[in-house]
Amino acid sequence: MAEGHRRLVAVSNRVGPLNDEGKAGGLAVGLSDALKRRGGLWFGWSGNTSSKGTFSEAATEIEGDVALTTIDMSEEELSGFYYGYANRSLWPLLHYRLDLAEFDRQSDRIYRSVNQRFAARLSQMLEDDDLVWIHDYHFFYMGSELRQCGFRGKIGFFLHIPFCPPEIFTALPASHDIVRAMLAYDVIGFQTDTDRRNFANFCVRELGGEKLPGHRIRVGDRVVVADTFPIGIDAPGYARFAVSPEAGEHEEMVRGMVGDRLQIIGVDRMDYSKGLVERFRGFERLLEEYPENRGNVQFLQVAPLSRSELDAYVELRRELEELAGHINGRFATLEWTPLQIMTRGFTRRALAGIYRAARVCLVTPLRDGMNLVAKEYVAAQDPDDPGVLILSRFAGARSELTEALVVNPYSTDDVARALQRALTMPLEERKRRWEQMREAVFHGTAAHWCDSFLDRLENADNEADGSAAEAFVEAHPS
Ligand code: ADQ
Repeated sequence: MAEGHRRLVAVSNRVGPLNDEGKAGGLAVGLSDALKRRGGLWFGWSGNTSSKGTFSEAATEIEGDVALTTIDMSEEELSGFYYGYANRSLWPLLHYRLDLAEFDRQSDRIYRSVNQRFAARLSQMLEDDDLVWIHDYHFFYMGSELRQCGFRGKIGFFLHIPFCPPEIFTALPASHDIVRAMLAYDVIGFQTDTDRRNFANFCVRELGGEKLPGHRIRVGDRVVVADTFPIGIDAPGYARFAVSPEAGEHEEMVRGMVGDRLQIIGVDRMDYSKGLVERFRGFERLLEEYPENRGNVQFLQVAPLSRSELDAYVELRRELEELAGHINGRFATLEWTPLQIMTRGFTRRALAGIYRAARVCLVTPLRDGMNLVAKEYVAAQDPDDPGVLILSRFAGARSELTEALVVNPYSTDDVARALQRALTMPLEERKRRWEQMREAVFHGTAAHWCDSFLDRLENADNEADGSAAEAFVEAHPS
């Protein structure tokens, strides 16, 4: 283990990769960097199902001072925990989509039991002074379960997706149980101040808690830190990707394909939170209202399929394909197809080249924790000829990327107007806006996110106001 630091133990649903083979996202980049510096353990699901499920033998890969340890889930656990509670109840609800959220007792039970099983397995691997960092909505109960297993060290939690207002969150039958369980964490991290405030308001209004100075919250005897830690990307690394030979090839390919036309790009998992239907309608409105763009712009939407086992996602794919067909049918000519949709994955280098070839990037989620695509697009630009970012006011990235063209993603007219403005923006303005955004992306990197969260967690004792882990366990017997 690296000197002067406690061992870091990270928990997330999917583990790794530790070495960037070109496909890692923000969570993996930030965590693997910290794990390599400190030495540590990364624990999560193997990605496989087996009959023994969470009782299966753990598999461990060692790389230097870091161990990657995973366990399986059974089919029943996967279906109730992952497809059921995490992605049918929590994901839509936390993204403000009460209309899509489904609640059932069976998946609630399985979600709790998988959290308990993961905690039981992990607790056998923990040392007293480990620093445990749990990630995302899959594991809300895990901290309190680790306390029940006897772990008394520091435990932090980071929520990668939004935390909705209490008026929405209370629709979840287990909302009180979840937030009470979260009080077992020493530090709870959110992407934006809005998410942090929503959580604090829930504690105050629903649990009779009190906001304290320094972004701390008291509920009963327990004081926790709940603060904002916006996630970033490895900006210098990403900027290097963008000038790599592989990126260059892809940039040339796209430029060759579009010729003299201007390229508009969108890159999102195919998820209803990303606002793709509304975005396609905004593009259609551009072609209607500003006909000079017909034949002169090309929109490429890269949308890898995700969670295709769930009905809402199957329905979304059908709707998008239909809408793309409608727009192309309406405007295409023999030599021009306005909109292309592509579901394949790319390496990070290839994607960086594709971003660099695009004059405009459309990032218009209806709600998004942060949105790393926005930051990647900025990092990948050519400083002499940067493109324009159009960003939803409901993406977490909006609070840092203040020089993007900010839109209301629900407004077709607003999206069309912003597209027109971006497509006609003079080079000087593009450069000026890009400089501010580049500054922000290079300042708030993945390493910065990781270090600031872990510093806060290491110092949490000094802030906790005498609310030791023992007090939590006494107040919340199993
Ligand atoms: P996501 O919802 O997955 O993440 P996002 O932050 O945009 O959203 O990250 C997507 C990542 O996947 C990006 O790094 C992007 O480059 C990559 N990607 C997308 N399409 C790809 C393709 N076809 N090929 C290769 N790579 C592709 C969740 C939250 C976000 C939050 C992140 C991190 O929903 O709000 O920003 O976690 O905390």
